[in-house]
Amino acid sequence: MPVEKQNKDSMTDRPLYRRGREDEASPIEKIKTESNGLRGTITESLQDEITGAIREDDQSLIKFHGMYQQDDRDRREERAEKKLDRLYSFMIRLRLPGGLLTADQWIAMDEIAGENSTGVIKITTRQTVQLHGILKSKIKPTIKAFNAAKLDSIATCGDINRNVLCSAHPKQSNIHSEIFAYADKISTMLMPKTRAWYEIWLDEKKVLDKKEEEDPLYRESYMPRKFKIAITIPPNNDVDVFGNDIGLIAIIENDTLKGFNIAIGGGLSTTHGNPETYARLATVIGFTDTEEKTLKAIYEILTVQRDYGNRTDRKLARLKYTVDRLGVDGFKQEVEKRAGFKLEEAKPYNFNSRCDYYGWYQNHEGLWYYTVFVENGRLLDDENIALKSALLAVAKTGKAIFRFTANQNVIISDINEKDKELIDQILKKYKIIEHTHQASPVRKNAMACVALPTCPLALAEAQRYMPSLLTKIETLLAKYQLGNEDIIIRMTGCPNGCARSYIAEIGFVGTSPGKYNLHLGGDHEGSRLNKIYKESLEEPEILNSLDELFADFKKERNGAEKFGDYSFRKYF
Ligand code: SRM
Ligand code: SF4
Repeated sequence: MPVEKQNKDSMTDRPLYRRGREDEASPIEKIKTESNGLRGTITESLQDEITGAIREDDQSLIKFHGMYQQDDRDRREERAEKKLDRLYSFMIRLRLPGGLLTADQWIAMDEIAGENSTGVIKITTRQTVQLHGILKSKIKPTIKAFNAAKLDSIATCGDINRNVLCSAHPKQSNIHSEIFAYADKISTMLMPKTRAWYEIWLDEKKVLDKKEEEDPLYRESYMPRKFKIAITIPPNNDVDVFGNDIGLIAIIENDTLKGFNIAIGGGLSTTHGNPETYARLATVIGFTDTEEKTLKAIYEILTVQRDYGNRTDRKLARLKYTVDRLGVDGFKQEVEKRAGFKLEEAKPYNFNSRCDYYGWYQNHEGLWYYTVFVENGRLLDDENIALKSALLAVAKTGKAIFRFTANQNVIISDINEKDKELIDQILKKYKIIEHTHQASPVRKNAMACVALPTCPLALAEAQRYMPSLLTKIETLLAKYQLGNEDIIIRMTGCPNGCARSYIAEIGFVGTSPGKYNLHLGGDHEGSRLNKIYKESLEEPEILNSLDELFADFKKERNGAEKFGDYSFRKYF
């Protein structure tokens, strides 16, 4: 009997409504199953010239194709007064496992951004890029241009496995490339089988034999909710591995990859006022020693979540809730049963940082790398710095590739010794070295999510506000001679946690315009959640609180104790 049809859950003996019966399924479930392989009526929606929007059901489906319908929230009021429709446009997100782009792809991306979007290239917290402000009529040309550059946006949004992360910097390990390759392998294994993306956006011939697209993993209803995977190379947890549905921790001995510790059930979003929702860090459940076993375990973790995840309440549908409902051991046993082998005991590992390595570094093969500081991942030319032009000039030399980091920065990568001087000159000419060097430690460690004006869920500003707030925080830190502290500060415009504010040492979570919950107590390595210290503060209250906190920290810290550890010890 299919699990959805039983009255009781055979594994937990709990009533099934917790994970959803068919008659109680959320409306998105019906949209997915009736979508004809994620096609819906997207083609018809695109042809409708009366509106810049697409049909409601198709808005859910295009997410699986890597795009979101949005509108300019700054202009809602003005347009409503004029009785005009909202100013609709689309955001497109690329699939870049591990965040890698060639020089030619960079040039193509720059051109496409200039022609079809706002022009700003936004590096996300999941090692990829988004373009905003793409009009409906420009979606197809944009996707076609990306495809010509061998880039796609498949499965970067929606209830499916998203962009797979991997520790970005090749200096992190002598076998970085071997581990890095897993990001691509996992991404490929978990791609949907439907050809809808190719048909709709590239005009590929229609698939007539539906058997060709049968999808044993996703079937017709895909995952209950989004699914995220990251790989990290200790001791630097630069991808925030525990914030993912599945986290892989590479275990290396004597420059040999022994395998991966597997962690499950990370997820950060909460909903204000809904006590059933919570942020959760992933739990390590075991170790796999071969590629075959690692991939099989990952695959079966997805099938267990596919079959047992909550399809009734999308607020409770992420893997973290399934893991807690079934119990970590119950979930693990089901994975082992399906995989046909037992996970080995997890191996010891150690994290001591979560940072990007700014500036010039060389790896074991003698290749050079320059990590550029990109505040909140916004690549553009402004009155202070011409970041976009500088990186385009670097790409045009053809002497480097590019790697995005999960901290919203970019590494100019894989530069031969003989070409380093040329790249260095370009970086100096555009003042990139000065810009990266001069940013304070807190600024270089900070992240903010997109929020207004494009994010429909934003309750408060984030990336547009964070830079000015940081200037004031820098002044406070200087007052207590704490300017060299690399405190991790993150801000999100709502409790969804897109800039991973719940694992920051200081987290700001938007509650309403101009107001933020102040969270304290995350650690430097990303292995402890922070907690709410004060609720719904406006800027003067934030600064007063931080003034007092920094004064006490200066007096009371134990030796080189980090701010997050200090505040956790003192307040929670
Ligand atoms: Fe996110 C929804 C932006 C990383 C948790 N996120 C959104 C949307 C698409 C709003 C929407 O649903 O319409 C935002 C689009 C804003 C815009 O205008 O561009 C958005 N999320 C982002 C990005 C761009 C933030 C950034 O500034 O970098 C990140 C894109 C990542 C990527 O390339 O795939 C981004 N989002 C995250 C992360 C961090 C991570 O994955 O490491 C989280 C928390 C981790 C997690 O998933 O638990 C995150 N985003 C969410 C959620 C809450 C999901 C949940 O479990 O309830 C939503 C809302 C939803 O899905 O309903 C959301
Ligand atoms: Fe939007 Fe909230 Fe995510 Fe920020 S955290 S991008 S406001 S959904």
